[in-house]
Amino acid sequence: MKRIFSGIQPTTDGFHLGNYLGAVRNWVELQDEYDCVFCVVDLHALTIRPDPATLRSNVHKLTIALLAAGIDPERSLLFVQSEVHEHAELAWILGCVTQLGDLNRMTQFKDKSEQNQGNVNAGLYTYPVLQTADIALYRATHVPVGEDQVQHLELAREIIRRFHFVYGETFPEPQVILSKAPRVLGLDGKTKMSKSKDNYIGIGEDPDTIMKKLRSAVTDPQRLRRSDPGDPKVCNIWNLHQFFTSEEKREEIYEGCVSAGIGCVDCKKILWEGITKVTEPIRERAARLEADPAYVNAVLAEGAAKARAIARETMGDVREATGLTKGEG
Ligand code: AQP
Repeated sequence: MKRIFSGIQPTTDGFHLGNYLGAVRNWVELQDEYDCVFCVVDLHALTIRPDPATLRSNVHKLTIALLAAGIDPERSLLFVQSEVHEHAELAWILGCVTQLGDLNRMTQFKDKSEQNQGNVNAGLYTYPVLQTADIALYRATHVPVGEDQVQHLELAREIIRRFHFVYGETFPEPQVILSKAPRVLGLDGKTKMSKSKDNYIGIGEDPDTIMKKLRSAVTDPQRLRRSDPGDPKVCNIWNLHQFFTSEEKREEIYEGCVSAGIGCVDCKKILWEGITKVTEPIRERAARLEADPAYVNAVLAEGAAKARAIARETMGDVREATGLTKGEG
């Protein structure tokens, strides 16, 4: 069976609409078709040096959010990256076939270095190597991602090819499954919706908070008064309507915007209705799961045990191929 691997960082207490539309929503659908391995990638999150207690709490809450959004532990593996030590082990081995020139080309490293000027650490630089190990460890054939991760996936394929050149065929070369919403912009209307940028709507936020955030979201800058006609093509609110509003209603909004028949406030209110229709059931399920931490911990423990079994088998082949001792002790 084709196998999916995908991960999400516990850098906040859940995920945002960009993660949902660009990743998690697809994960839920892919469960019908693929053998799925989903991972809360806490080792990756260490690159921004989170407070330890906050990191631990984020892992728990992100797991709840994923379950509430529809990740089904009966059908998919869900676990925490640091609970399977082989991720770090394989990352080291793959790092030894990764070329510095390739890592130097990564735009995410450049962006994150600018964002974290006081902490440009080696983990940020070698992030794509650990990501390749995450994928290869489960011999994933497909990796669903947003546009921001495509460059890393190309490098993952290159690293795997180099490993094969030196040590022989060991892993599948993973294919990208690009999401239907590859790059959701943040409320600033300019940059990618991102946890570290405070330009996002969180999937677990209550309706009032979402409304407050939408009120200040950037629209068409030419539309200063309600009587000014707008251009939906340059408006991020219009973009978001594509995911949350029916086609019929969208036609009405489009016509209303270009003829100044509808104001931005009403347009945002319709979007708010669409967003909360998606987020409220997830928030309700999350509240129920929060009341049952034992269940959440059991899901993660079972996920980690199954993940370890796969990882150990892969590492057996990697040790054999590279000449490391068998590591059976
Ligand atoms: N704005 C986005 N539009 C579409 N897809 C997105 N993804 C993230 N942001 C968008 C996709 O979500 C998955 C998980 O992402 P992640 O949490 O591992 O890290 P990220 O891509 O670095 O997300 P953020 O929000 O930008 O986190 P921070 O700010 O903490 O670095 C990935 O598949 C990603 O493509």
